[in-house]
Amino acid sequence: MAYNILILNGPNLNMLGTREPEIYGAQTLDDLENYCRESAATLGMKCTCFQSNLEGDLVGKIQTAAAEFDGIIINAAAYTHTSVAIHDAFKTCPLPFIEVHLSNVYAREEFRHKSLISSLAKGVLCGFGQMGYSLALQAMKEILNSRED
Ligand code: CA2
Repeated sequence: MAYNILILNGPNLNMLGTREPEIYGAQTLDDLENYCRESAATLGMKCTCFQSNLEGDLVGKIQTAAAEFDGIIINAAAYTHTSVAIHDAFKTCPLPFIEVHLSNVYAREEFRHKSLISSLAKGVLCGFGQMGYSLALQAMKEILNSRED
């Protein structure tokens, strides 16, 4: 059975393509989600994309993901740097997850250098634009293939 991956995008990523293309690229959220679905299909996987500006929506998806998905790829956007709730949700989530950022957060303001979820993630990708999502899908496939169960 093909792995089924949940891709979560956090607050303001619905604004992709409208502002700050020098930081986040010119693609819209629709473009990014199509790119993820194509990348997943190329790898023989399935993915479902979800974006929300609300912390509780993201927490809810993380809480219920294990019933339907094999892994999670998340760009928690600004909640990366602030959300104890998302950290706590991942702490009780049995699925492997990978943290992704479009921009290189370490080349930006200091408040973006701290992530409250990195310590729980299998790995973190930042600075590769939309390619980071494709790289995360490749890494997730390897992680799931090497599981022992
Ligand atoms: O680089 C990333 O992917 C971020 O997760 C994006 C977040 C930022 O708070 C993180 O520090 C790094 C912000 C997403 C906002 O996206 C916009 C896109 C276009 C126009 C306005 C906002």
